[in-house]
Amino acid sequence: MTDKTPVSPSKMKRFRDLLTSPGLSFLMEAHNGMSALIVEDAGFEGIWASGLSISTALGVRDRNEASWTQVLEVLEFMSDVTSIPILLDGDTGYGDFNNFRRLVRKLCQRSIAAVCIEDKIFPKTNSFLDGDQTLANIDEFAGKIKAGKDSQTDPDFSIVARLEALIAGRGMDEALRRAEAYHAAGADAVLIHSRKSGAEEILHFAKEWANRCPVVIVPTMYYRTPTDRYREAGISTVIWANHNLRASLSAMREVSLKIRREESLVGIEDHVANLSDVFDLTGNSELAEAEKRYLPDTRRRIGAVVLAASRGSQLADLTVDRPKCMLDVRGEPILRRLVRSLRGSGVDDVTVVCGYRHEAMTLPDVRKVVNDAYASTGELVSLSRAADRLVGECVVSYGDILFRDHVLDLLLNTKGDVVLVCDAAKQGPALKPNADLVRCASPCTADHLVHDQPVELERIGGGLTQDEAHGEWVGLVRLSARGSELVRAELAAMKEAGEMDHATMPDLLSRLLARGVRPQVVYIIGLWLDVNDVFGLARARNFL
Ligand code: SPV
Ligand code: MG
Repeated sequence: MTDKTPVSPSKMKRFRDLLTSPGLSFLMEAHNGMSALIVEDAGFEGIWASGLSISTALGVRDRNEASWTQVLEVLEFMSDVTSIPILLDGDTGYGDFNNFRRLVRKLCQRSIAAVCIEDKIFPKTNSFLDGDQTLANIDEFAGKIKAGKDSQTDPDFSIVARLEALIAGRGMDEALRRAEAYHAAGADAVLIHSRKSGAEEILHFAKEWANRCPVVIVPTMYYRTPTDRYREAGISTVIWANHNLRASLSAMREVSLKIRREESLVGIEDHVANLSDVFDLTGNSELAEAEKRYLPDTRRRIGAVVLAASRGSQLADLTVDRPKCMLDVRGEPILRRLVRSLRGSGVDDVTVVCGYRHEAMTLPDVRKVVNDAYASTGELVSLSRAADRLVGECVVSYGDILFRDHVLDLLLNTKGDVVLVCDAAKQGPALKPNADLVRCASPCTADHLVHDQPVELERIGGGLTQDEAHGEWVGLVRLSARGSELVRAELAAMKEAGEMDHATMPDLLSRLLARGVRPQVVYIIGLWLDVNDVFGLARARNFL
């Protein structure tokens, strides 16, 4: 719910102006927050909080079966979501003068602009029912009005005195006599009620009353009378008293019966408000805006930069029209699988650095950056093309690798500014000579694997012999926000020193080591592969 900010002038003042303005004003019935919103959206200048409608919407009779505090609660919903004034149908005032003055104070506290009370006996009977329409004692009712006026805490709050003399069959003179008494007691307006199908008696009243105070009418029964007749008669305000309730009743009944009959929604879908209408009505977009302003964003945001610029020279025939990362493995490109793994682990902001045949990289929802010097430069030039994406927590990955999903989860859950995944399946001479060899503080043990215990990286890349190596870097590294900063700074330094063009990721990591950064290594055994040649491609097909 979006509470309406207080308006100026106040709702009370606006209602008072509406009563006293020379033109004809209209109040439309509402009975809950939703109908109040609809009434305001329709352009009405005020709301009639109908006792009949509120009771019926609560499933009870218009006989004071709903307590006044229950009515007040409904009113609060109506008032909170609207900026136009509300005239409450206060029945007979829910008791004597004392109950009424307490009601008036509560209404003022809740910015309800006005209340209408009718001169009958508690519990009231609806004016269109053939029940007891006994009128209240005239002096007692005048005293009730006076008590209300003396209790209002806002000077512009209005009390409308509703005359039931015509309903009770007591005639025009009685209506006029009472109007006079209530006006004298302080009523700001009188409501002359009638159950006739023609407007003659209320027009007669208006003529006799001669606007000693504003006149309000409820043309529920004499609805055929042209509205201009009321203008001509100098009526202040017309209340359309119960038509939103009646509209909803017939619409809901029809929909319920149809769905019950057809056991399907097909026949009604186009005839009911769509859900975006529902969400709009209560201002969900405002909530989304407010969340941006007030809710700390605690979601972990992890970006990724995928280095995928190279052709894959050992796959010459297969990479005539596409880079290696777009090679098909069981119906989809390697890169799409890689991006899906990243997304699956919550890494949703993915940047791919392309080079060779970059136009063939057509994956949706990834940011594409092109290293057009891919043929004559190394992978760090590609990385530096996406340096502005190295902010916050970030994964850097080669574009030609596939790995089991939990490898990435392991990487993301390991603390450290720079964390590498290294495969310890093969050690020493068994390692491929072209692999990115690593040496760590200790070789992989069962402890490392069972407890996901990282070790420190000591060396990586070219200078290592196969005998010295503890494993192979798989081409996946996670940077913390600080790690990203360190990498950006190192890239800038390398560029400055003219040492970037042919440099590799292991070169970058070696430089970080030399600067005293302590990268962490999580060991895995297998669980991944890279695609460098047709054998790699065949392994990839079997890997899935
Ligand atoms: C109401 O809407 O509850 C009224 C008006 O009091 S009427 O039902 O027409 O009397
Ligand atoms: Mg009523």
